[in-house]
Amino acid sequence: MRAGIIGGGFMALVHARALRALGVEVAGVASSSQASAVMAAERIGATRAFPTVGELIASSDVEVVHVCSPNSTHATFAAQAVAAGKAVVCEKPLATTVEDALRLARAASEAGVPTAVPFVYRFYPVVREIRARVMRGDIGRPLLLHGSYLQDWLADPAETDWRVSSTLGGASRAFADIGVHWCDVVEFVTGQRITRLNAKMTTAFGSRGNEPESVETEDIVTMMFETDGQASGSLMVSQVSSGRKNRLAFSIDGEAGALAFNQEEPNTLWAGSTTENRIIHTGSSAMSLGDVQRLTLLPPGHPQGYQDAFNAFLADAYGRFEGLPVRDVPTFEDGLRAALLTDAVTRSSQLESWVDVSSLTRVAAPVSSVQAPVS
Ligand code: SOE
Repeated sequence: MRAGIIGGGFMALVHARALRALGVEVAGVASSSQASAVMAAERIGATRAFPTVGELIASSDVEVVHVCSPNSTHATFAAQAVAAGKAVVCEKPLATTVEDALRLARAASEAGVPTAVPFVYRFYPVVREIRARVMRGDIGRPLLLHGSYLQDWLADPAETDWRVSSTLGGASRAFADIGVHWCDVVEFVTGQRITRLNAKMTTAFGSRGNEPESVETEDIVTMMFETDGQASGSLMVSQVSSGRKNRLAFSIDGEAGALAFNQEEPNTLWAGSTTENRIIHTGSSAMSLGDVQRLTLLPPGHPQGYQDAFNAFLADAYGRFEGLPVRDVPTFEDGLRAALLTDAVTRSSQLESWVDVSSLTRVAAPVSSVQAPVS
């Protein structure tokens, strides 16, 4: 299959590297203008630069469309690709509103178009190992799910980016950008769904860079939650935490032990017990077979990282696009789930109260039966 990429930023490069690793040709790139598409095509190593997004989507050279442009454009471009019958890999957020995410997920489902959303932290061997151990009952019933997703690239108020603008990035920034990754990976390893939450969104810096407009998107989210498995949870999300680069960390504390992961040190699993704590390395014989082994590329002590996880995500997504029975590829349904959680966080923060999100767990049902929450 041949790919076309919309966008030319950091994530477009990550997608292009993963496509190269897979041996997939990047047939073309489109960006906000012909000139930026030419520059992006050179950087990315794409065969050609398309003058417009419409021409890339319509091209018979492009079978899979990768949407890596600013958030506010995702829903429109992805919907155009779905209408053209193309497989779509769309960056999160799928859309900046629940309604648009729902419409898009439904359109893809009705058109029978295969989709993927890069919730790539599912593709670390250690994350799969935690999932295997939780499912096997090694730690008993999960009681407490806790952790954080912290970054510092916006800790200096002189820094800004298109993601800061609610017009380009959407009303939620920190939660929609990184909080949703944490929720996806914790729901993935536990098999549980967040049913109720109480969140507070805080904008630490009301102005950024030289921009005259005041900042409306949040830098910080604090959240308590409960799951359909009767676990309690707490999550801290921040893009202004000095020293924390991309620290997605979680701990699943169960009746009979705890398992923890930290994305900044992704090759070790921390297994806690009341008698003895253990550090287990990727590739060691203590790791499970199956998916854990399949995703392990190297012997212990040879670190795998973010790009490897992304490459594994894309390999599985393309496997699904080609009709292989690959499991656990995050799709538009998972993108919709993230939009629903973002909406719940936003409502909770506005109402300053717990919001019941139990109806959101129905995302697993056929997409056409999912109800948008009443705001
Ligand atoms: C920026 O905050 C960002 O690149 C996110 O957009 C990604 O989803 C995350 O994986 C890393 O940080």
